[in-house]
Amino acid sequence: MTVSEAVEALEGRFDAVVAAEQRVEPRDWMPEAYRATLVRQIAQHAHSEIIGMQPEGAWLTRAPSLRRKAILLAKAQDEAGHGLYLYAAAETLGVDRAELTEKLISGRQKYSSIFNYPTLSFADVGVIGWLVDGAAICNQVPLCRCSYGPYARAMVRVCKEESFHQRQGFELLMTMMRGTEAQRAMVQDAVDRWWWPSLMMFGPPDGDSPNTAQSMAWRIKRHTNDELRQRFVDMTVPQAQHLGVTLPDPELVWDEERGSWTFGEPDWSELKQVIKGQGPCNAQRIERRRAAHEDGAWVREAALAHAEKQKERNR
Ligand code: FAQ
Repeated sequence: MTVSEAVEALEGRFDAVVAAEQRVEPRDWMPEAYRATLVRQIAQHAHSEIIGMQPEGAWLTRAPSLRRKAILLAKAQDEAGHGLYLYAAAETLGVDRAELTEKLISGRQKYSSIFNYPTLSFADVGVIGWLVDGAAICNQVPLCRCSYGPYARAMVRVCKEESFHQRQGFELLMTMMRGTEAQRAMVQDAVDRWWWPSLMMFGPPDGDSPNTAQSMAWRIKRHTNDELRQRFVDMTVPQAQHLGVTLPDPELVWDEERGSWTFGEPDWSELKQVIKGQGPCNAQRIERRRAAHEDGAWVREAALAHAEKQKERNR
């Protein structure tokens, strides 16, 4: 068998596994571009969970009650856990977590645009749970069926926890909506600021999404960006009505024929700017992450020294 025949046979086996809805596992042969796409997406996803602790984390010391503080702390801890599972899933593809962190803080890898917006009031904590975790669930439930085994399995637990996060956000907002006029105004203001950025979390429109076609063919992504965005809008509008808030989109109308909500066009130039690093909080988020990484250097050194000692002892 020649080398090109051998590669063809490997490609044939890989395509058959994907087509049969079976899982590709770390030790299986895979096309280099498939591996690179997974590293890109899983690393971005992991970075988003870690950077995503910052906007809500800003309210940990100012939560209005012990109960709200405990809930918020548990949520932030879940997000750290999600980041760790995802870095571990990326490592099964032959990359190192330290290398991924270095790429994040040097701006060579991305994280979700949504975490570059400021949290101005405690209502933002509720709206992040309701809209941001709600969007994350819409996007991530289909990833439980992703063709790459370690990523798909990590998503199962992540989605269960995101579901709890979404409900806590909704419950917080319901409580505020039953409160004073000023509290209701805080909720509406937070919804006005977070609605459009939440729609942008699903990525650019399908016509401008260079990665979707190939990722769908490999069954990494199971739906296009626009399909998931529509699903999110359809899920969220009745919840907004139940809460008693107005979504800031004058073009939002029910389309009887499609059985779906028609909505306005997000400002795609804003998404491009935020992804390029020019959102309201990009510099601050990366600076904070870099400082935390540097502050943690002694922990990594101590852990390595401890592991070395253990190895010595076992010898
Ligand atoms: N922000 O061709 P596509 C969470 C980039 S976790 C920044 O459509 P793709 C939990 C994209 O990377 C939230 N960049 O790309 C939580 C690509 O650039 P590249 C994160 C974006 O990969 C909640 C370029 O634009 N979730 O919220 C964004 O097929 C609350 C062209 O785009 C995930 O990562 C964006 N919004 O589709 C934590 C889920 N959109 O890489 C704390 C997994 C696009 O070629 C509090 N990821 N770009 O240089 C995905 O599903 C996909 O990667 C998409 C993008 C849908 C995000």
